[in-house]
Amino acid sequence: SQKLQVPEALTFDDVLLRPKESRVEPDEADTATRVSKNVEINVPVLTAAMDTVTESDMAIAMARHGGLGVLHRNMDVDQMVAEIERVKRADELIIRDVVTAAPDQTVRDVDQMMDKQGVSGAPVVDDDGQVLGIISGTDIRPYLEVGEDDAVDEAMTDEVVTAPEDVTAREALELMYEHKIERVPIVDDDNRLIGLVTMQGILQRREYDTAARDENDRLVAGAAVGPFELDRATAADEAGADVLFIDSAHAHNLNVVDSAREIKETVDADVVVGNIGTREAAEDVVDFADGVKVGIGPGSICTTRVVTGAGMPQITAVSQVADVASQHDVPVIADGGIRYSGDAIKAVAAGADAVMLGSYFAGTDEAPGRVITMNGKKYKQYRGMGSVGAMSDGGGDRYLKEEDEDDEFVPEGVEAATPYKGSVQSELHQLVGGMQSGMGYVGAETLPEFKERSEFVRVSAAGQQESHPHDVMITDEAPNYSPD
Ligand code: RVP
Repeated sequence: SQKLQVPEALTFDDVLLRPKESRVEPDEADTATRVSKNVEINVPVLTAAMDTVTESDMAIAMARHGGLGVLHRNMDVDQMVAEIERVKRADELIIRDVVTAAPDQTVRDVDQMMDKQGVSGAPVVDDDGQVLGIISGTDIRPYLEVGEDDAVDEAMTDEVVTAPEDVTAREALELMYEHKIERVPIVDDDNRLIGLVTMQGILQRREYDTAARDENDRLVAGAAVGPFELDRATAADEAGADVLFIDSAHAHNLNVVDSAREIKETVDADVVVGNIGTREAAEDVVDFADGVKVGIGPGSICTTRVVTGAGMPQITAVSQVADVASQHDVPVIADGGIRYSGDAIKAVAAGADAVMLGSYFAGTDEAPGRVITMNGKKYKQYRGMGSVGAMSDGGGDRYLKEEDEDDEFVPEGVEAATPYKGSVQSELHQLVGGMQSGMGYVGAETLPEFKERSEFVRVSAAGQQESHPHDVMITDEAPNYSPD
């Protein structure tokens, strides 16, 4: 029958990268890439917009180490705005949320306040916001013995060194060395407090030399918005999100396409449209999307293919979409199903510019949720956004479902636990290190070169078995491999 003349679709385990002549040392392989037309990152890795994966802690950690976190949307718009602002402010040179003291407060009061807020110094400002001085632990210490009830303006240093808002990190450091101080209040022309630059802040920024930053040197932030949530999209855009991700399980639904187009016309941020999994879907969005995200059913917690019978194995999905997207200079993100660094670099070979992962990072400290212990082993919760639990908390429209009064959802995901893993930094190190080694085997120094140069071979079931450790019993766990 004609109906059974069907094309084959492949996924990660069906293929391997063909090794090629190379002089590329893995450590030197350059992993810089684009998430979308205007957003560049330094490692090609995104964390999933899921309520057990990405909130501001994760997004900050990811951007500091060169990638991008995409904030989930199972939260109010106000909350999302606060989360975006938290990421954008995390490594800002000028701290805008400054703890200040009033001149007539008692020294005891200020000491307790600084303790509670976890700061070791505070500018002293009057009712008008004018900077009168600065008070630090060193100023306070002698007063704690003899003059706890004295007013702050007795104890403070009143010859305060300030700087204007356009101060650079270097200039601020020079001021600090010259005057032997650790913080410089930033003031406007009328000496009113705008913010604070601290030595600690400057040193911390230096530590993250590969951080993904925007043109104002702030960390990059991504945020998920529902396909029909124009209000959330506008708010996230105004809060400073660099990329909005239209969060749909089937973005080739034409109502989703129409709405995504409207969102794109309304906001300044880049708009990534997803998820899609075919050439035809790519053709319908590349004229307006700043990026496309690929994945229909590959996710580790996803039951879409089982429940709906629809889906597309991920290597074929990525390469079909990339064939179209690359013609329009639209970056492609491969989302879901990545278990190992080898899968991630295979996704790039298929045509992705970056990869998005959920389960890989859900067990880290920076993911929301606490560590649970079962049978002496540590885990963290990880659930699909189409699971009953996550849909009851909002976001059912990802699956084009109306809010259900009895919460009788038809889920497309499961609720699970994933092994506890420690910090994002070490997980990301393994992931990116493995990808760079893959670039070494293919002989490509950059990701665009790798996309060009890489070739797949098809793997049989026997070959697939040969790929994994076999005929041995693993005695020590490797940091980048665990048998399923
Ligand atoms: P994985 O990395 O394999 O855990 O997959 C994560 C991806 O799975 C997400 O980025 C999202 O595209 C998809 N997902 C999230 N929830 C669900 C679901 O409930 N079906 N799927």
